[in-house]
Amino acid sequence: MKLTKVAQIAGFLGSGKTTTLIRLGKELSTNYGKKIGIIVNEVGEVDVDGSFIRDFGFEVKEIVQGCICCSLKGDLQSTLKTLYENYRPDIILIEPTGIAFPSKIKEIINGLTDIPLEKAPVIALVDAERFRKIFREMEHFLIKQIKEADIVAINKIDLIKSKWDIDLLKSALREINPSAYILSMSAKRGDGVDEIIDIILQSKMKAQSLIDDEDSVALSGMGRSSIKLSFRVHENVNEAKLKVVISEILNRIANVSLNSGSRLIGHIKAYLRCPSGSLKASLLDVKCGVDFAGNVKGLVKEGEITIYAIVKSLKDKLVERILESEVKKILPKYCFSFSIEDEHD
Ligand SMILES: Nc1nc2c(ncn2[C@@H]2O[C@H](COP(=O)(O)OP(=O)(O)OP(=O)(O)O)[C@@H](O)[C@H]2O)c(=O)[nH]1
Ligand SMILES: [Mg+2]
Repeated sequence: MKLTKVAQIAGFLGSGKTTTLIRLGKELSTNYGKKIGIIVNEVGEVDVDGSFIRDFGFEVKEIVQGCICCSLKGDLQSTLKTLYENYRPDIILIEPTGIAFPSKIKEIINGLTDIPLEKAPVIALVDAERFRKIFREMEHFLIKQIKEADIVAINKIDLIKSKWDIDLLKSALREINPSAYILSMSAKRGDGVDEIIDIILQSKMKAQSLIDDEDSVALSGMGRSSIKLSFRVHENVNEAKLKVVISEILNRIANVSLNSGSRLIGHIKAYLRCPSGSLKASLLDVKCGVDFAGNVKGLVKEGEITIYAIVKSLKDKLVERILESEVKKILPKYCFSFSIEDEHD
């Protein structure tokens, strides 16, 4: 019987999991004729990444409101089964949350005996640009994520000027996980993607894996919240104007979070959908600004925006208040009328 391959694209918040998954999915389906199924887990209530990935035509299942390595093991098992039974993919790519421990997910997948799955390698992405900063704030957490990987992929090398810096990072990672296969890549530019495809097609893995039983979400100390709203504009706006508005909202959320005592922005992201397209916006560092993917054509008069923020050392309630208050300040300034879904009192 033909086995369905499963690969986990893991890694800390903002390391480039979704970007990598879209690129791998496109290449595997176009150049290798593989049928791809995707499972995306988001610890928050909304799913920014799943909606964006679906816009590329992939079969996507979302698991939200918790982590598949902590509280939602059963959901992962049933989602894998449904995806297999209804879609029969050649390859299933899984994006866990950025604050998951991948070995537990691997254990769940490998323990599923009633569907024919091939054992699952863990590919953990490391953000070459943010590594030092994240390591300073979350050393223990990051080390665990790296130790549990079969393959460690240093992502975003397009942002690194010196090869020496990449070599230095490689040796640091090798010290943390001596038995992992380590490679460097750029999900954005495409470097190293063939190597990952090879690894997935061959199901390369380390001989032994650690299994971790800690609650990764609690251990991460990250606070998070989301907000979903529909909007209308009095005068039609184009993509450039939408980007200005979203950039201002995400930057304000980041700055207020940092001023309220957060020491690290995990990821502040937004997904905008309107009849003529969609945009995904990402902010990882206020100094680097907001990065956009996707596009919106022509003039827009209405749509929906989902915003998700996950930041270190703030309570969920405070993140929720920051999101609401910034949205309510900024949208009217640009003459957007809006209504928030399930608005809290
Ligand atoms: N320059 C550069 N940017 C990248 C690369 N890969 C991802 N990014 C950017 O990094 C940001 C985060 O990327 P995502 O793919 O959303 O990261 P993620 O790991 O899925 O994030 P979470 O799901 O929130 O944990 C986006 O702005 C991406 O465009 C890369 O290779 N180079
Ligand atoms: Mg993602």
